[in-house]
Order: sequence, then structure tokens, then C-alpha cells
Amino acid sequence: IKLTSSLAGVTFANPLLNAAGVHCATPTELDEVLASAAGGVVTKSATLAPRDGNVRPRFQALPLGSINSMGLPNQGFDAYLAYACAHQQAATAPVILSLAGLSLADDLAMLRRVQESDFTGLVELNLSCPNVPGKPQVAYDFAAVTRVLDQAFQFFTKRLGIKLPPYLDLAQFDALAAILNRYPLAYVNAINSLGNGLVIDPLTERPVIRPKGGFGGIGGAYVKPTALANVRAWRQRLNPTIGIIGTGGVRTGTDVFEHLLCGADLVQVGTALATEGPAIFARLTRELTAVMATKGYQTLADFRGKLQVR
Ligand code: RRO
Repeated sequence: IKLTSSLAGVTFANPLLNAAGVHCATPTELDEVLASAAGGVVTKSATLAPRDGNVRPRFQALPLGSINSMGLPNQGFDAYLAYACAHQQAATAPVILSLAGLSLADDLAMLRRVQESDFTGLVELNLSCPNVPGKPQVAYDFAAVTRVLDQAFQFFTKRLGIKLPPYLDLAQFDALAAILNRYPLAYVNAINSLGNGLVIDPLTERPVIRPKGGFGGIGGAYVKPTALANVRAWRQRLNPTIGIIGTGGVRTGTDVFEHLLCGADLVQVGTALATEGPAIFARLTRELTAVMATKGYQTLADFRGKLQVR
């Protein structure tokens, strides 16, 4: 059984990566993902300057997932670009560089610096952070998405993907796909956390996280059906040259299998990685291999995107 998968011409030994934001903020964490059975690693979304992020507590694991309002804590663009450049020759696994500017100008400034750098790998522009006070999620504003892609592709010739939030109405997919299909995107990543949920502890009568009055992004089992629907909806609408990373609710090899069945080229693990640590990648590859063996599948291409609809 072979688990290799490629995205925009970049080959991964298996389809599993961390979700941006989880176990990827420091060189040590990034090294730990690369040393695990993961097929690659994504860096914490970078802003131009380093940030401490929101007040704590800002992440809470829950029986069915997680809530977070991290607020983009990160070591700054230079640190992640240096890490990505330093690791791109190594025969280990690809590094995806995630960027999340606090403004259109910051997004473009970082993309210009990547364009001028030696980095040749995949770049992921995060258009869906739900947790910076006063900053709306860019990708819910289709005019704003158009502006950033119009300007980015004026000069950016490397491989660019975008991280999208969950959409909940099929008309949103139709409208945004018509826009995205106009650009030479490498991929879309669906989904970021389901923004601005509220988890309450009834004993204390308080939210379980502190920032933004308790509002935060929901991940894990809560969002798996939404994540699968988004992967499937994008695969049905986007140009075949645009790849898809499926993210959301992945805790078992069967969850990975379902994302691939919906059309994902790669699959990322957020909440479950935060809970279980990088050893999860060995378990997930083992479980995915077992699912494939049971079904008689030899490669991911045997079933990718082949959801059977009655
Ligand atoms: O740092 C965060 O609070 C965060 C980000 Br940038 C994101 O894109 N998604 C998320 O759930 N948290």
C-alpha cells in the first residue's frame, strides 16, 4: 500500500500534516512534526512582527473538540521563512509556509519577501483567522478576497494556496468558486476553525476561554461534517489544477479516509494533534493503511474524490 500524495507538484510521503497553528509555532515543535510520521509540516501563521497573542486561557480541549482564541501568537515572518528555507533541501518532508497579515498591505509585504527569497515550496495565505479582535475573517468578504488575490498574483509566481473558513450555504461556494477559478491557485485548504463559538462552564457560569468574552474558533468532532462538506463542495466546483487540503475533525484513520473520499489531496490534523501530540501521525498512517487494506485499495488515487452518491 502506498500513501504518497502530491499537491501542486510537491510530493508528500503520506497525506498527513499538522493544521496550521497546532504544534508549529517554534523550531522545536516544527522539528518534532518533521521527526514524526507526518508527511509534511505547516508553520504557524506568521505576521510581519512577532506577537504574544491573546490573554490566557485561550485554548480548551473539550470532549468533542476544542475552542481557541489564540490571537495569532507567532515568532514573526522572518523566523518562519528562515525555517522553511533551511528545511527545503532536507530529504525529510515538505514545509508549507503559512502567512496571516493583519492587513492587505501586510499580506502583500510578506508575499513580496517570499517571492524575493530562496523558498520554492508551498505558501498558504490564511484568509480565515477568527480570533484577532477587530479583524473580520477576510474570506467571508468576497470583495476582499478578490482584492488580495488580484494584487498578489500581480507579482507572486511561486505556489500559493489559501486557507478558507467554513461556508454553510451552497450559494457561497458557487460565488466564491467563480472568483477563485480566475487565479492560478495551488490549492485551497478547508476548513479553518468554525469561528466565534461559545463554550460555557455551567459550574462557574463563565466561558472556558478568556479572550473576546469567550468567543473562539471551534475544531474537532464538532466540525467534521462541515469540513467534509466544504472539501466536497470545493472539489465539485474548483478547477482540477487547484488542489485541496482537507482539515477538520480528523482523529482516526477513518476520518482521514473520509476527507480523501471527498476529494482532499492532503489532510491536516488540528485538535487531535494538540491533544495527542505528534505520535498521532504514526497511528493515523497505520489506521489509514488498515482501512485501505480492508477495502483492497493500493493507492490514494484508487478512492480519492470517489464518494458514492445515490
Ligand atoms: O491564532 C489564532 O487564534 C487562530 C488562527 Br491565526 C486561525 O487561523 N485559526 C484559529 O482557529 N486560531
